[in-house]
Amino acid sequence: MASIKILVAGHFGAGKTTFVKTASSNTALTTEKRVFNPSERQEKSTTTTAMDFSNIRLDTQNISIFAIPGQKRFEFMWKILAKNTRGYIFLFDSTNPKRWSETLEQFEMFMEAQPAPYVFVANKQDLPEARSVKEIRETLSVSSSVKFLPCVATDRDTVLNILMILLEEIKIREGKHEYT
Ligand SMILES: Nc1nc2c(ncn2[C@@H]2O[C@H](COP(=O)(O)OP(=O)(O)O)[C@@H](O)[C@H]2O)c(=O)[nH]1
Ligand SMILES: [Mg+2]
Repeated sequence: MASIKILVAGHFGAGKTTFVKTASSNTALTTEKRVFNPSERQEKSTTTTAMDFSNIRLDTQNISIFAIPGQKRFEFMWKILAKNTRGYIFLFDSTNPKRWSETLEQFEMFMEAQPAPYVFVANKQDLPEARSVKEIRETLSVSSSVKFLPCVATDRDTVLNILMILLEEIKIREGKHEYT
């Protein structure tokens, strides 16, 4: 059975690699390298340089999940990774408002390059300084018709639930009851 390609996007440090690792119970392929830029190093010590990738089985569907490298200098990879994407997850670090606009810019780019159903995700909801989904939605003027889901990317149940919701969106949007 063919697999459904899902692409996880979002700004530097949003939790994309963590999301893919958690979805796959840590069997994902990753391409992490040490961060040398001092200001970025304050945020985290390694960064994705090509992609994250994992195949999982969810609700009788085979899913291939890819995540992009978040830094803009890896933009050349984004359109390559977007090819054949059936659904997107756009991640925001709920504790880091100054980076949120980067995810929105990616969203616009992907919708132009390879439109597909999507959900927005407010990650790191376990941290005390996390802004609520409502607050992030209002700050970014995201329409109430867009699904905006709270997430802790280290928690497998939450991650799988988000993937299920996206699969539902894909099913509705593609107008089928079975994937092929
Ligand atoms: N507390 C908390 N930390 C998280 C969560 N998701 C990711 N992180 C941490 O945030 C940092 C950046 O995550 P990473 O997955 O590398 O982000 P990426 O740049 O989007 O791939 C890492 O230190 C993760 O352990 C979360 O839901 N809660
Ligand atoms: Mg990463």
